[in-house]
Amino acid sequence: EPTERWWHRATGYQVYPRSFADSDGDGMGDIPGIISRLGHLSDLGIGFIWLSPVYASPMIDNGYDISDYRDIAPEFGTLDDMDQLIASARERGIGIVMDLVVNHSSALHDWFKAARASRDCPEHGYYIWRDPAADGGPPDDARAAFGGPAWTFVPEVGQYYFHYFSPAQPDLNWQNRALRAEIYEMMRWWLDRGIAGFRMDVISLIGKDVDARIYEEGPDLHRFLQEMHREVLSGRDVLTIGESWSVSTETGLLYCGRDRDELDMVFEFSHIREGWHPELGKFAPKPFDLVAFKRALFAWQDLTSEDGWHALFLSNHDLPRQVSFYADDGAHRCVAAKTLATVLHLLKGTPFVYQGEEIGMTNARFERIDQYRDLETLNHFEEQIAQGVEPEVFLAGANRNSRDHSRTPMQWSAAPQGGFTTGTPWIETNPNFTEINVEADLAHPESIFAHYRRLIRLRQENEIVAFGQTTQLMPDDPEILAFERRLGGDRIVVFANFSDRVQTRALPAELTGPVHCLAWTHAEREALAGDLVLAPFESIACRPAA
Ligand code: TEU
Repeated sequence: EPTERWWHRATGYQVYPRSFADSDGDGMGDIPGIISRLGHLSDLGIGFIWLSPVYASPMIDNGYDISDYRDIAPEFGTLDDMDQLIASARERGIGIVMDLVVNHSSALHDWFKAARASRDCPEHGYYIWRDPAADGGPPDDARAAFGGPAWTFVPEVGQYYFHYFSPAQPDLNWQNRALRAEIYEMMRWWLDRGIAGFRMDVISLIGKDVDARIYEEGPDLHRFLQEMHREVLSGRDVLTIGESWSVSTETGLLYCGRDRDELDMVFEFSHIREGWHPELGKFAPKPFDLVAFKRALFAWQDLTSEDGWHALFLSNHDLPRQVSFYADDGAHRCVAAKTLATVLHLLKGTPFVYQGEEIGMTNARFERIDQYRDLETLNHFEEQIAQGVEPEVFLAGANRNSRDHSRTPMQWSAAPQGGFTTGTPWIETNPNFTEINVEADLAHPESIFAHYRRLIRLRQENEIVAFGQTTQLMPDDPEILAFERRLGGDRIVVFANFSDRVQTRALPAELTGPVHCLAWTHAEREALAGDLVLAPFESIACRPAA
């Protein structure tokens, strides 16, 4: 068993500050807004907040383009507000995990302003520059994640700089020792302010070798992460989660293995990508395949059974609303939202709740491209339309999988704009706020919120939920997700129906008999019979009665 750390039994909650709570009516959420809603989060029982970027930024990518790592964007507040958030959260036993975006900076960071003006300044070396090809074009034909080439020319220095994302997000050159020292010092500066850790944006890109065209998990990645650990993290009781779109079960333990001294856990996306079209990508709808999804999910349970630790999530600010994508946001919305939670929160790892998930918020239903705000969606629309894709076809895909679904304002009440702002929100509020909102959910005797609260508490109070070994049951079943957890003589079994039909399955004798229910969506049960009958999207979690 690992030495117990505070985050082994804690649940995280992601706040996307722009869309959480607006205190001053400018249509954009802010830090005072978050402070005013801490009661909601402490009622839920979370242990820490992962706060998406609040740093100074031109907001081309909603703050994932930082122009000053030691200041707060004025639309979100001030450093004093941030200190107050850290202190007020701390009083409620909630840590603040900040987003660390150091694969790239904003093109408006002072470093880049200097770097693009002259080759003869130290900051020039903080970014990745290459001479033009013989024909004056870019060094190679690499494409950027948000569309267009990954190289942009700067006449002042006669060179191209590399940007994995948009041209407004130049990649930092981690090969440069002085740059690394600046980043480590900035991280210590934040930790000294009392934050509880970092979620590290696209961290697996920092070891890249652009000349070899290796971007993800490049040759220097783990050397840099170990150096960062030594220079910044060692001896501090903080939580680090690395985001990686490339990590696999082959490489996972390199990041979070117990003796690696790198990170505590990674956000990995294999289960998410199962829902994307293999060739056409995220904007091409594809029916959800539960068996493939389970394979990905449980492969990581197996990987982290003896070593490492896992970060559990279905939603974040880059993904659609989970109840819409994986289940049903119509007639079965409430039970379906609870069932997704039952599954995720009873696995081994540290679960993350994305704002609004705890009341079953759904995807938007945008009809026009101008209702979208996200640069990824907008740029891919342009590119795909130019390639001859019909606008309606693209919009159908975007309505399923755009990043903006998770970015519509948090729905607090049935007041105008869901109580998010007294002004005009930066992106449209989902019109279903009149029915789906925090006040309405809490007023319901079987609220989704109460289900989440129960699950979060189960992890705190039951050794087996935190540390039990996971074994998948019925892996080939196309409608039911099932597993058991075991610790010593203790056992929990979980059954979840992912379909909108009643499902009946024969249970082996060893799973039948009297039970004590820990969580359920329909009715608490006293026994499991030889024929398990599950209503549409029903789930139950129980332990054999002693
Ligand atoms: O996302 C990582 C990333 O690779 C995304 O571009 C991802 O592929 C995309 O969102 C899937 O649709 C992180 C942040 O979470 C994201 O918000 C930022 O835009 C991105 O890094 C750049 O910082």
